[in-house]
Amino acid sequence: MTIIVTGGAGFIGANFIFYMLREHPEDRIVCVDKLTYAGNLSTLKEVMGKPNFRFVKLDICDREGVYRLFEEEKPDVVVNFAAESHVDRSIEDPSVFLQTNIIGTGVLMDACRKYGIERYHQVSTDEVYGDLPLDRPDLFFTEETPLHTSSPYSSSKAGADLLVMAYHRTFGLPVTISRCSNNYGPYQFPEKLIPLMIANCLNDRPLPVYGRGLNVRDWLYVEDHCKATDLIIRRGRVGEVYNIGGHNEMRNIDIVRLICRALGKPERLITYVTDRKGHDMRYAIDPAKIHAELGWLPETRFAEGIQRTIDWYLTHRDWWEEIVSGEYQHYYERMYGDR
Ligand code: NAD
Ligand code: TDX
Repeated sequence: MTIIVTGGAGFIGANFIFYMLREHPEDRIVCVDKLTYAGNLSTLKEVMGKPNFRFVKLDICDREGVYRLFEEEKPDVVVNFAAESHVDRSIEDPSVFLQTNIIGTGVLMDACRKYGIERYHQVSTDEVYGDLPLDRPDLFFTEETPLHTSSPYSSSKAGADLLVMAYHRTFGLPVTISRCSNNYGPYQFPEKLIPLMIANCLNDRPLPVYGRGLNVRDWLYVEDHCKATDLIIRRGRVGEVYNIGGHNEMRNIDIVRLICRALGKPERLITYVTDRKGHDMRYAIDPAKIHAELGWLPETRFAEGIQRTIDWYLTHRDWWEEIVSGEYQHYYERMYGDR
């Protein structure tokens, strides 16, 4: 099979490429990435020379470029990870989120229709369901939960999901959608909670916790997400949505304290800052469907996954220090400067 993986120079896409090349060496992977601020070619250096891997620098909104690539590669499967993915940036400037997340998804699916495809898989997010109240721990997101978004980011992802389902119903495109909870692991860009806190701890900088730190996220080790995605593209039913999550809910403040402890840093680094606008309170996935249909269960316990992640950031300082010392500094100043 030839599989186009978009957004493969980002966090989850790169981990997915490593997983696929290791588990399915018979397949060919073509990575398409625009290399935005979040895309990092050095992440892919260990697979660059492999004969069954190709990297193409391309914007998924570039219709001509995408069609040309489909003509050349005749892919069997497309897995779309490419997206603007950070909620805070979407609050600062929504426009590029609409462009990449919605228009880009449309371009990819038009190419799939034009050249034929066995499967188009859309990597969506649990954020399309909005949030759950803290005082109802009995509630979880199922695939039937109505879409009810809070941020420009999640709205753009929900818009893409609706378009994907419309292409299935109207044009018979063989699609699947997955909606995963918060991922953590190696190669996550340091603007996101866990790597930001690890990097700041290691640099003895303040740890900016939004609001009171009571918001709850359902954390999944990235490799478990990759495995679930692989199962869905091979055995998932066309036209279906699959939620992915490991019943691992944690409050932000508890994650930050845990990172302090693991790195031997004092909790006085924790600084409570102005809350995120429209901040979702709690995400919690019910993964019963993917478990029942595809036998998927998460394999990495949080205690083990977070330790592995912290160790990775400790041993790959060059990877993230290059990021935090560059353009990211301006972002950080804008986002946290007088918060
Ligand atoms: P990321 O920001 O780390 O990576 C996104 C990648 O997409 C980058 O390499 C970037 O260069 C590329 N990209 C952006 N715009 C592009 C364009 N127009 N054309 C081609 N490439 C482009 O994101 P991530 O955390 O790896 O998330 C990947 C996907 O998974 C996203 O679709 C996101 O919505 C979804 N998701 C993420 C999480 C999470 O916790 N990180 C959870 C659920 C779902
Ligand atoms: O500095 C911070 N301080 C803080 O308190 C940052 C960056 C975050 N937070 C809080 C906000 C959230 O409640 O931590 C929580 C996690 O924040 P993010 O890492 O920004 O993730 P989240 O907003 O939950 O969205 C993530 O999960 C779903 C991904 O970024 C999305 O791409 C994915 O779809």
